[in-house]
Amino acid sequence: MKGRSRVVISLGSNLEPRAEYLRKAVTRLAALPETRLVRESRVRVTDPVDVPVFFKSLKFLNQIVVLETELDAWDFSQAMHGIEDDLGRVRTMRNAPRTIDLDLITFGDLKSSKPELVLPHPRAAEREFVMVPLREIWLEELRELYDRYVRNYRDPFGHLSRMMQLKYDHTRLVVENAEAIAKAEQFTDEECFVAVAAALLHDTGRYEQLERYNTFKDSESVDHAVFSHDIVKEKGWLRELSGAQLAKPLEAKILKAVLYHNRRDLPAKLDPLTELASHTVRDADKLDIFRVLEDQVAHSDWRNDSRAFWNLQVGVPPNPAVVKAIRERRPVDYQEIKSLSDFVLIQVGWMLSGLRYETSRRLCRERGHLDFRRKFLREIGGGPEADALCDLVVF
Ligand code: PH2
Ligand code: MG
Ligand code: MG
Repeated sequence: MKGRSRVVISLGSNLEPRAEYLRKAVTRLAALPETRLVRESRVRVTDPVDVPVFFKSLKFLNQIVVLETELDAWDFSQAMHGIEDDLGRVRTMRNAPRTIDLDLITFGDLKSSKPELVLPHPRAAEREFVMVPLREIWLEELRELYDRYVRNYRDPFGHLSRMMQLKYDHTRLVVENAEAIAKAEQFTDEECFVAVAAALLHDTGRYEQLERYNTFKDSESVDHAVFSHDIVKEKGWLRELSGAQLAKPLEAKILKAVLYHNRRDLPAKLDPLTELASHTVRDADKLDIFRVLEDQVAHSDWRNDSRAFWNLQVGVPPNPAVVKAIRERRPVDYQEIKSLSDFVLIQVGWMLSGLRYETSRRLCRERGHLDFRRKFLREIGGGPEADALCDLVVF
């Protein structure tokens, strides 16, 4: 049977000139009949894994490439071995130093347990020199899938409406916040991938929400987190990644982090990776919502136009229920928002007890979000209670 298959290959070399061997192998793979190069990861220097002690000093260069081919798996793997031979690969003991090693990681969605060709590669999932560059490709593919989806909402000139552009910019900044948290908190590469993927996808439903209901207010339309979750799941983006069989265990975790991102409370007892991704998206989202309020204050005529903040009342003291919850470091129900002061105080509450990571609190401090709210609350009549709540925040 013929047809086109997406192929993921891991390349490795620990004999000089290593970079040249990788380069030549990629060129040879791309030139195979009925085959084209789709993507390549960066080349990384990696420590040897599971090699005989006397070769431990030889670092590897590793890379992942994705190809599309009409060849079948058997012919393709034979062709790969031919390339290894041509590039001077000498087969002695297992895992001996090599000019080039080409490993078939996945071939379409083929599963095989033939001893000469096991697919997906049985050790791929445990080998970070395979998974790190593969996750790099996954993130690139997800960004493209997301952008292609958003293109549906652009006008013939490629422009989004102002409201949609705000969400597009917000998403980009939430992704950047998630990356900053992942880096500073020293997440593993897998943790980083799950958290950043969830950040990218968290507001996917916003465009369709605005298109259908002409509002971003969930209470007047749909829960946008549920909507985002359903769209990403239905589109199957995480199932069409290259080597998707290896991403399978992560799909549900990413989807859950999207689903939970706007909940007042996270469900108890999540698996650790889902919990980490959820907390990261929630922190990253809040950090950018701080920016959004400040933007709105700077660029709207809120003193004269009450619509700037959804007609919330200005100049009235905060709702005691809101003050009490924040003082007790409890999350506030959004139904308790009666005035603009309440709305702003909820964000002060996030600073007190709503940010999970130390890095998020540091970013909040560095960006001056507390001082902005202290001053703004004085302008909108937050009164002494608002001041006192701001004083409780010690980063
Ligand atoms: N390949 C191996 C064994 N160990 N370690 C690294 N870092 N990179 C490799 O490509 C590699 C390895 C066997 O193929
Ligand atoms: Mg190998
Ligand atoms: Mg959201």
